[in-house]
Amino acid sequence: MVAERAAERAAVRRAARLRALAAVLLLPALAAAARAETLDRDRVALFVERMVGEHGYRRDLLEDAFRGVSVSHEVLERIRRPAEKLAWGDYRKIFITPQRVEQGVEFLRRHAEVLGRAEEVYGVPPEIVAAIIGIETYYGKNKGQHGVLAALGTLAFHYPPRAAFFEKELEQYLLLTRERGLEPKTLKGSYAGAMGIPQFLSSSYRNYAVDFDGDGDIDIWQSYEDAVGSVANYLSRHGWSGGRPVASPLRMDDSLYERLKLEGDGAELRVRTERLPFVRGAPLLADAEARVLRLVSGGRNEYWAGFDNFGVIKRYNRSDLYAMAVARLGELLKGGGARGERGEER
Ligand SMILES: [Ca+2]
Repeated sequence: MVAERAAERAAVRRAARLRALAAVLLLPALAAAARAETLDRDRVALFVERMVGEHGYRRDLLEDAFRGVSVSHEVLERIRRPAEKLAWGDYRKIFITPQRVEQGVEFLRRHAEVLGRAEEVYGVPPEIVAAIIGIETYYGKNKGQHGVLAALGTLAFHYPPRAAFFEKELEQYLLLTRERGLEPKTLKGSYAGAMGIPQFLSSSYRNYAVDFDGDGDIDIWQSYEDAVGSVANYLSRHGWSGGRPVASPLRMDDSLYERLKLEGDGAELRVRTERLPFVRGAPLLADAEARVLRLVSGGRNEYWAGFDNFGVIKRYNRSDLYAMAVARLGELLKGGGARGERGEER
């Protein structure tokens, strides 16, 4: 009897504990489910199947990783309206501000040693590495607040235009977290799943990030040295040519542009450098050919010659505006923060 009563009391206590636990664990989940839809179950199941087959994942662990991950409508909103759809004049106002220039000059000063070392090893000048980090994360200050698993899951399974691309990144992300011994839900990044000081996608991290402070770990999240080395290595591996120009302003009018365009094949306009009307003469070591860029600023057309290194920056982000912002910010940083010849801060 006594034993029975003891067992009964224990059972009652267990039930009470379970109810308390359920309240803690389930209520927030139920509340979240009411306002959020989880990732498409069939797509996730197919993906998990592939990861099990190709990479030897344990199915239950991977299913656990995806449990409760919601579609992010903010991510979908952001990818449909990227800043890169703006006119150059508006884009420039966001990314080239006096504050960003000032802090970039400080970044160059503070990280001079490692930036110099990166230039020696990879041939990429300090101001270009600094400009990329400045535009990506405000010199490491804004590394992104989106859960990477939810962002990549949303884009891979709920954004058909780029589903294949982001499914590959999701695969790379899971491999990355496994290699680093991290829970897939832990890392944060941009709405597109880019991470750390240089905002590398997972595939870029696994292919191009380097340990540049020699501590045996490739840490683009905390180590500025690894971040700087990784950006320089990325550009170098994509064909950066040391000492050559990136972009140079042209004194071109719309009618000359249209004429040149007629000679071209309709794709991007490439012209032999000696034929181009540079504002200050062709830059030293200019490539034989340049792309002619027409950018809209303040309702007027601006013309620029973009050299091969301009195309290399576009491997980081495929927008002309992005590459131009890196080039212009880099110029301003190199000049120690003095105003550019075209008055960037207008
Ligand atoms: Ca390191």
